[in-house]
Amino acid sequence: MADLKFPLKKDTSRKIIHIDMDAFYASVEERDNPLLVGKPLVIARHPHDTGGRGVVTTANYEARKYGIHSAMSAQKAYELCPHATFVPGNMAHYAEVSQQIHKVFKKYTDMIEPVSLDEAYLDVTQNKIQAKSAIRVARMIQLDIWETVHLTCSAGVSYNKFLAKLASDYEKPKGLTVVLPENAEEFLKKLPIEKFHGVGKKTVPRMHELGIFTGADLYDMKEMDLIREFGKMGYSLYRKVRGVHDAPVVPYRERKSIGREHTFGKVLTTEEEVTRELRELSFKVEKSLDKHQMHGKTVVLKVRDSAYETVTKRKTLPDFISKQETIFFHAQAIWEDITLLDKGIRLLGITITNLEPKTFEPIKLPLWETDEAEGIF
Ligand code: TTP
Ligand code: MG
Repeated sequence: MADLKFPLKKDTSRKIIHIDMDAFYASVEERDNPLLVGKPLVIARHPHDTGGRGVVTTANYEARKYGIHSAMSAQKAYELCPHATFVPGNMAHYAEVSQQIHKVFKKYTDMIEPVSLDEAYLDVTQNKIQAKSAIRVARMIQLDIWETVHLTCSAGVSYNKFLAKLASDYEKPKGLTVVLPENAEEFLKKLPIEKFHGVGKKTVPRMHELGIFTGADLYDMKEMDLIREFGKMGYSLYRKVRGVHDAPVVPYRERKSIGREHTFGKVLTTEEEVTRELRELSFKVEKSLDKHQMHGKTVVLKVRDSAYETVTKRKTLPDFISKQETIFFHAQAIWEDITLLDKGIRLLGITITNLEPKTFEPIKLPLWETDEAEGIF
């Protein structure tokens, strides 16, 4: 019988680049300290200093030869390679380097969707250098990043995000892989099923039970069977393996504020309750600021009572703040200026605005600069 599969529409009009930095945190450490280069390096606190706790955030390629990888316990990494160097990560520093990389991206397009500090999608269908070839743009970005921050990355170029990401992963490090529309199905059929985005650790064994080990096996499945077995993900995989994935690149918007609010089922009627909730909110705001590596100068308190009267008051400080205690201190001070407790408090919110990214600290001089300084003094 003829293959009666429903024909899918494939949008091949876009040009998408996925950039992924090579062994990102480890490469930054090597760049800043040339003594680390060429030897196994693990980004984690040494298990001797933590009583064996802690996990590996990443490892350089030398360390990976010993089987060390992200998310492994630092203890296990130590057992695999006792002579590896362990360096605790410096997130604020990596965030700063990431920003420098984003400045490079911005020279080519504003359609940038960051995935993590070291990974982003770029839609270069239209680009600022009027290049027709996305491959050329990708190569220029790789060179530009190298010249700007002295780090290497891998690039994937294709007509959708799904393929571009697979392509950047295809030949690491320093790779540039292109998947053209006419090669997409062939490329996808060869891939092990584990490589398909969304197929996580739990799904792999279920795929294997169904005899799906590669893209080709996935391709042979009926759409209805995939949907029955895997729901929404099955629907999406049926399309992805045919090179169909229309998710747009969603550009990052700079955050203007970070905050938390809470509506109370039972209104707050005492100062103690309000203070407790302000402490709790301050804690959450600190966590959120930390996650985004931001700090800010303005504290905004929002208060609503049970009669739905809402008051928003702000206080701008001379210094940047990000710690729970400081946030709480100022929020509490604002609260003391507001007299709204009579009817009971229905909602409290704390927001920090006037945000800026934290710069890294302490500033570590690269070794060669230190040597030079010694020569001078
Ligand atoms: P990845 O891009 O997955 O890894 P990588 O850049 O170190 O190496 P590769 O050359 O294979 O791309 O992740 C980017 C950074 O994110 C990585 O340097 C450390 C961090 N990370 C974690 O903290 N935990 C994790 O489980 C993973 C996978 C990454
Ligand atoms: Mg990476």
